[in-house]
Amino acid sequence: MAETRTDWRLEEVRALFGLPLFELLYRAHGVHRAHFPGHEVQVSTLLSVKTGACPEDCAYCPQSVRHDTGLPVDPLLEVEAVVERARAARAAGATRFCMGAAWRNPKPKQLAVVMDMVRQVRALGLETCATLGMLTAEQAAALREAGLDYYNHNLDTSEAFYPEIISTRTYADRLETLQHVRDAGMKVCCGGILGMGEAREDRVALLHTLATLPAHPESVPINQLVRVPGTPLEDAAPLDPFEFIRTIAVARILMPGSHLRLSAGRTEMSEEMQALAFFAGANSVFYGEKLLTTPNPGADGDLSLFRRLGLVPEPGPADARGDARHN
Ligand code: SAM
Ligand code: DTB
Ligand code: SF4
Repeated sequence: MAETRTDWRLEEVRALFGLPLFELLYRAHGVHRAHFPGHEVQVSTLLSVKTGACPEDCAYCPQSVRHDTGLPVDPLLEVEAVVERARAARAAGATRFCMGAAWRNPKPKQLAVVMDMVRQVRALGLETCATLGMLTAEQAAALREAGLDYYNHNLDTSEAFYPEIISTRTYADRLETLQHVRDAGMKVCCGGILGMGEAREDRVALLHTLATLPAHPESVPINQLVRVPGTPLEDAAPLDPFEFIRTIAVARILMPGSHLRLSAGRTEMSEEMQALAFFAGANSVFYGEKLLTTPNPGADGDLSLFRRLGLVPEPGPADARGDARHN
């Protein structure tokens, strides 16, 4: 089995990107088989618990208050409504439930409500994940205490390209939140977005930063930009699909034990492209009709694709305990 290294050099990452595609795929798939021999795909469902009117200026995001995307603004949902959606996600076969909020950072009252959501969703036997913006060390500890398993906070791109995309918080801010999440004992979900007009060197640098964190994120979402009308990136040039696949393959080699999630953008990918992404090392998806505000392939389509490829949904904590799935 490939050793798990956090001392990758930038030149090594660049060299992996430069390999002939099939050589890269051969190596990545070998690493993948050694670490994940079961042909399993982890399935997470996303729910936007607070939508729109975000004060941040992320150029890709339909939820920024600075972009006129016509998105209706929804206040923080009631806890019971979220639990209901989590129950439905569990019944559909998801094993992790991720709650997203369009905040720069949570305020104390908001955090208390999310903590309640986390407790109740976890009581259903689901793994819990949240993405709420920046966290202080105390907030991270409180979420862990409430039973939060994963925290999603993306680096999004390279440090060099980052200022082209976001001006309202820095790369260093992001790294600090990630450290708080780690220190609190939660699992880290951290990845990025491809297709924002970044160069290959930015993809190299993003993966290098992720793979040289003190510990690899347990979960690495690789999003393809969803070009939402009204955002500054609505006309971004599409990324070559093979470059997307290369990025997954390099991520698999650099972070052999992490789950790589084929995240946003799947509605624009053919099934053949998704199959290639799974071959290259992706082993997790967002499952269900919707991401946060944009469409996602429905559960039926995904189950049929998994069946045709001989992939199986990864069992969750409830299955491990022998709990009934559908109650
Ligand atoms: N507000 C919190 C934050 O930014 O950390 C949490 C929610 S935010 C929507 C979560 C992630 O969604 C972003 O970091 C970004 O990677 C991804 N995202 C947002 N809009 C996207 C888009 N149009 N295409 C692809 N990924 C997107
Ligand atoms: C992540 O990396 N991708 C998800 C999740 N983390 C929160 C979000 C994708 C959002 C895509 C745009 C939308 O639906 O609003
Ligand atoms: Fe706000 Fe998150 Fe969207 Fe940025 S990505 S505008 S922080 S919701």
